[in-house]
Amino acid sequence: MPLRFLTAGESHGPSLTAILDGIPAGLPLTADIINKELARRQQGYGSGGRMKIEKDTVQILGGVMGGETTGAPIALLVPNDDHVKWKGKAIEPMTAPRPGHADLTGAVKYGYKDLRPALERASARETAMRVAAGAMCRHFLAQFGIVVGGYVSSIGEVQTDFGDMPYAERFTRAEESDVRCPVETTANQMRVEIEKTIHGKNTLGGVIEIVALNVPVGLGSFVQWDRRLEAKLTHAVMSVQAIKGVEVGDAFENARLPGTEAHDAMQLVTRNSVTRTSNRAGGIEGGISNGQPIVIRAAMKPIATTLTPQQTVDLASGENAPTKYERSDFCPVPRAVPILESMVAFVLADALLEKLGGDSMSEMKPRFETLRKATLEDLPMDNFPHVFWE
Ligand code: EPS
Repeated sequence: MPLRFLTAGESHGPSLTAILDGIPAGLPLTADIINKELARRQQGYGSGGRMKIEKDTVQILGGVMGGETTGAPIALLVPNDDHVKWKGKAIEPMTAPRPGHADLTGAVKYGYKDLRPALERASARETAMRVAAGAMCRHFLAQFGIVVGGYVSSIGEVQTDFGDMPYAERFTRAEESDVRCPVETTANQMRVEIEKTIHGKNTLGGVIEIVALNVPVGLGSFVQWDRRLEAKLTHAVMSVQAIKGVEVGDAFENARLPGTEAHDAMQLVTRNSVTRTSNRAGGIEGGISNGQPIVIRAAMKPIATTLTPQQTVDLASGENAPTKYERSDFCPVPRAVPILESMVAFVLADALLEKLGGDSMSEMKPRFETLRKATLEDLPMDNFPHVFWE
């Protein structure tokens, strides 16, 4: 059975909820594990006023007994502290759709008579529950030594040169930075760009890298389009609000290179393991994890809601009109890092469950240890001709 999660709730409704179905029994789980990730999502230079209102904390309402998962669906709730300011209030009509948000498309699709119901559900507020569900997936993966981390690669025109900084160090340094950039000098430049954006009453996007370490060979499959691991990962990452582009490994750079420069040569370093001289494939070949770090790069658009009015149409008056400001972020790129990590953790947790079976941790751990590796001893060739279709 695949791992599934659903979220529900609106940005200014009473609360957000989620159900994560498919986590095996026997995983130790406390609210603190989830709250730590929710707190990460709230931190980031360039965030808006909402983050000063909310102290996102989770209530676990099902699926955990005695501090352990039972294999039953896990139900979560995060209250919206801001709700009390909206409950029972007459809110002025919202009739001028913001370019780049869900206002117009949502109203056409659902026949709304006011644009606000689109905003309420399409809002990035919903990502709090993706992080809550993802926190459990990350914790599950950690039981097998699999680590998912992330950091900001660029904000606006400011690009980071990571040099040969190891991924684990990038993760640690990113968490010490309020823009989640591991290189301090670049982080300072990013902060200046965000300050300019705030003063310019504008918004700013950027690029985020998510990396999964210690993923075993063999997750995902080429046998069907929807089982290819990179397809699942990019689908999940693209589904996050304001993400408009994703690549696995050095995909767009490789598209400009000849094949002999674009692939990861294999070599035997020790008698045993097949290693690689590079990781341009981003840890996935033929729809299957190849044991290298899985590297995903996501482009986040500068979000739609700007303090500076933009050209739109007031659907009530039928006149061209300027947009009206709805509280928002200026640069949510740093805050998107834990959100994208959560989506990657969810997909990898599902892929591991597909590989190992998923009733209980006690059954899965021994199976994990027996997984075949890219080694000569795990890949004995019979080395004679085959007549495959006789
Ligand atoms: C967000 C909550 C929202 C926005 C923002 C992020 O809260 P509010 O609408 O009450 O300010 O601040 O959402 C967006 C940027 C967006 O475009 O939807 C959150 O919890 O992360």
